[in-house]
Amino acid sequence: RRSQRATTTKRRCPQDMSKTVLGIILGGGAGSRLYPLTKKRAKPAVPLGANYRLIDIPVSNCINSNVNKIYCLTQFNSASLNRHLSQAYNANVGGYSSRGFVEVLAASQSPIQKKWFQGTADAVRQYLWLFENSMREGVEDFLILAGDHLYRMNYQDFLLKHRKTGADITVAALPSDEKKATAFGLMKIDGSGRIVDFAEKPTGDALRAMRVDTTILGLDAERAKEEPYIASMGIYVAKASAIRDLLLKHFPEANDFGSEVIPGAKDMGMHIQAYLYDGYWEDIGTVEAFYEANLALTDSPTPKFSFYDRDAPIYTMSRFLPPSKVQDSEVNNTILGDGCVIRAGSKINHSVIGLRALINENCTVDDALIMGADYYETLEECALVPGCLPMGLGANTTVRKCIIDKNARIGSNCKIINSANVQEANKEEDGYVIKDGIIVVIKGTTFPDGTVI
Ligand code: ADQ
Ligand code: ADP
Repeated sequence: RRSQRATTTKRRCPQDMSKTVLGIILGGGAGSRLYPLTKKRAKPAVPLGANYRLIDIPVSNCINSNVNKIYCLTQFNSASLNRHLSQAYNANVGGYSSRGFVEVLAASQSPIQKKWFQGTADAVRQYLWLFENSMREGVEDFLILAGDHLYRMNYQDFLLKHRKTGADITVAALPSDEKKATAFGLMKIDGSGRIVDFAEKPTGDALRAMRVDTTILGLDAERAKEEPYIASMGIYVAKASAIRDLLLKHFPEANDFGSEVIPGAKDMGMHIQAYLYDGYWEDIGTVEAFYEANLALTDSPTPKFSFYDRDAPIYTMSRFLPPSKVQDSEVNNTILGDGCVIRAGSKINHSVIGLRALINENCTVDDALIMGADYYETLEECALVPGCLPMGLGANTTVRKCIIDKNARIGSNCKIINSANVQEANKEEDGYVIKDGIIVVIKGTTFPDGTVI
């Protein structure tokens, strides 16, 4: 009987995050900053780190923190996102006893719902009716996460501190230098960590007015001088009832958390607390940040972010692909996804090569992100393509400083090297875009033999 009582107590324990917390991942708005990677898929489905997708980061962090009721809000529903989430996670988190799930909620038209989500707060508001069901089943707090961040965080401590301080909303925060600060929500806090001032992406004098002495966060004097701002990570834990009141009663017209709901709640006198996170964290929502963060995974000996950590692995879909195969080639500081084939005579340096990528003889690949392919092609399938150009890189091709999205067919003797050093260009009809000097080859593009960019 004792063990039965113990189980009952455990089930009712409010600190059991699996029952009392609902994870809400903001999976992306119009997706313009990561365009054209978001041209044919929802942002959370964008491939990352050779084997993964963006959504794997927040979902894995949730699972490792014992949060296993998870919704992902996206602008549109892509088949790849649904397939990925159901194959990667639902069998594991959705057991009968745990009642866990990972589900996509897409903006869709209905009598009570407008067409698109107008912003982060609007996205949550439009599905509040569903989240209220979870509240009836015992959910007390919402853990609101972004879909385009690279970091490893145990939310358990974040949630516990939030509950301990009794805050209505707790905002995860980190120190920032001035250059980065202007892209973030900035805050000032009192001695107890309560937010007393909040400004969303201020510039000029308004930016400098948000400078603080960050030694109060425990930074040493030198670092505090370099990083004199406290930035919001755009990650919040909030009492479910507070979010409901804010979105329906106090700010029914507000579209965004960062610019409207958080500062509004503070001005109303709600208790908004800061939670300091001091590890690696990167917003990878722009092409440049996404590219840099992927390449940083190849840093040796220890990259700032590693996909493997015994205590907190990053999960993804199991694909049962064969190991990658490298023939007589030179591969340095490179991450190779599953199922790749690198043919003889190639030189690959400082690159991320995604799953099922095929790199033919004598290719040169530098500072590139090659996402690979969604499937292995049969000879019959390849024969349908003019010249039977296979997916991957043809022989003697050179690519440098570029992102090559999945299923691209790059012919032989091509040079994708941005020879004219163009910073911005939209050549969508030719199958590519240049952003911040990085060539992004659109998914499924075919470049005939000898193409030079
Ligand atoms: P931003 O990242 O600029 O700033 P925002 O564009 O609102 O804020 O995006 C936040 C997250 O929500 C992103 O993951 C985004 O993809 C997603 N998102 C945006 N619009 C959405 C929509 N309509 N539907 C679903 N998801 C959507 C925020 C905060 C700042 C903070 C930074 C940290 O506002 O205060 O400093 O994050 O990166
Ligand atoms: P993305 O990563 O760009 O979001 P998707 O996952 O939506 O891509 O699309 C790729 C899917 O297409 C793969 O998961 C794969 O199952 C499927 N696929 C399999 N075989 C073929 C084929 N012969 N032609 C096209 N698609 C295929």
